[in-house]
Amino acid sequence: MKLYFSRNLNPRVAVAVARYLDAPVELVHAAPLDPSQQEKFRPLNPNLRLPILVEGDQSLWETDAIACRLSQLMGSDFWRTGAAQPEMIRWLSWGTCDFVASCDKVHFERVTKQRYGLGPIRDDLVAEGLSAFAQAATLLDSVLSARDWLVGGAVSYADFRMASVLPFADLAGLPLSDYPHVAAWHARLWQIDAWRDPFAGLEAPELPEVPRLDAAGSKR
Ligand SMILES: N[C@@H](CCC(=O)N[C@@H](CS)C(=O)NCC(=O)O)C(=O)O
Repeated sequence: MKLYFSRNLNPRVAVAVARYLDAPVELVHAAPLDPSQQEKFRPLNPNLRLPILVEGDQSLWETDAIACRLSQLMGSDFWRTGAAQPEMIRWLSWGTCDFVASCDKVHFERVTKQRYGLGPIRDDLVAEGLSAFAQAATLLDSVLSARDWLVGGAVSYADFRMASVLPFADLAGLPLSDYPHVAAWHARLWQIDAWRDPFAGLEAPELPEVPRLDAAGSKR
């Protein structure tokens, strides 16, 4: 079983899940958008995106589906089943549409676009993202004021998914410290080796550096 990954945020989540569950997968770095790799990867994922899990002649794409499959294979309740499942799905759904989406809107402008030379930062979109982040982080902060983890008394996939962008929060300039319960929750996640350092010991090139910008937003 192979899990194709890069160091970007969605594959980072999938590798963290594989490592957290100690799943018997071979972790293989890939770059499916690279023209030289597109022919190989198009049949595995027509979106040419990562992560991709290949099991025999089956390929599975989308981080959530891969986390579900790995949890199932390992007989783990990291992907909650039974009575707690609706609650976990609630956080995955709200996370994708609200909290993670707001983080990613800012991250895309300030980090992804700058890493890959996809154009200047659009300040209007950053402002929209930061405003959506403030709203979603306020709700999440209130939820996490009463509990350590999103579902039940232990970490679950909902926590990893909700935190997808947070390893890049400093680079993106997301004001995490304004939300102390969210910051404390992410500090708890950071104590989990698989979350803090999913790529430990793997052969995987670093992502292109994000050029530093001056106060006026020009590259230095
Ligand atoms: N909805 C997909 C998104 C996948 C995606 O956008 N992956 C990006 C990284 S975050 C990608 O493959 N970029 C090219 C690369 O990393 O080489 C998921 O949840 O897995």
